[in-house]
Amino acid sequence: MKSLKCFAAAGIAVLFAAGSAQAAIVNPSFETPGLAGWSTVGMAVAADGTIGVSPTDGTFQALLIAGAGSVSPAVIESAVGLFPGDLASLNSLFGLAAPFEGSAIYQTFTAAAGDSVTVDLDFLTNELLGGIDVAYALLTDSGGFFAGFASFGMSGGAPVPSGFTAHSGYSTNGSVTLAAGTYTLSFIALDGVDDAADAGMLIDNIVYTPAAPPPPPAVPEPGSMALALVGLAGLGLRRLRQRRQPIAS
Ligand SMILES: [Ca+2]
Ligand SMILES: [Ca+2]
Repeated sequence: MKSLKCFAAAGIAVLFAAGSAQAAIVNPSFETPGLAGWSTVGMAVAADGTIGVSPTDGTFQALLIAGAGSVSPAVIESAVGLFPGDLASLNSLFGLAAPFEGSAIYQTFTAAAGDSVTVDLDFLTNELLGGIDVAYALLTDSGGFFAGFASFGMSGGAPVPSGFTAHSGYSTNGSVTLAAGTYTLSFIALDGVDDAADAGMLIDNIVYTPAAPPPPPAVPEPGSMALALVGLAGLGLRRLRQRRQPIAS
């Protein structure tokens, strides 16, 4: 694993820290049918609000299920640009056992320095005790792990998404400021320990913000100086008029 910058050792970890080519995320709100622009391993579909939780943007959101049809952690690691064992290492940061299986969606893009990204996530699980399953949003570059967000809390209220007994509720995570380079953004739902109770995650409203252009130099321009002169002239005229105003009697 390259580094662990920006991972905070908390139940809900802080995402991402410091990385422009496919200079945007394709289908960032999952409104284009079939999860267009995203590669998948395991079980991933687009879902509307009929599952019990409304998308945070538009009509559709992505739903990952770590259960039937899932793949091994090794398959996910290979797909999203992690090294073998990285998911177990990430889990260990949060006191979680090595994952058993999972599902993921991911895509690769090129960033300019200063670009940033936020993601909306809702972690889903059928575990009664929690702390076994986990959902990750990760950015990996050519060196492996770059930054990420982990969620395994179950603080979300009703309604619970159909097929699950608990969830974290949607939250917006980030913002990660990128260095120039090529990244893979991945979302990974992992079943911990075994496949006895499914895990999952909802993803929506990925907001990719290009770096702001640098501010213009603060040098007075001829146009603004002319305006200043006009303003002074106007002030003088106003004073003259004030002097000439007849005094009411
Ligand atoms: Ca959406
Ligand atoms: Ca589980």
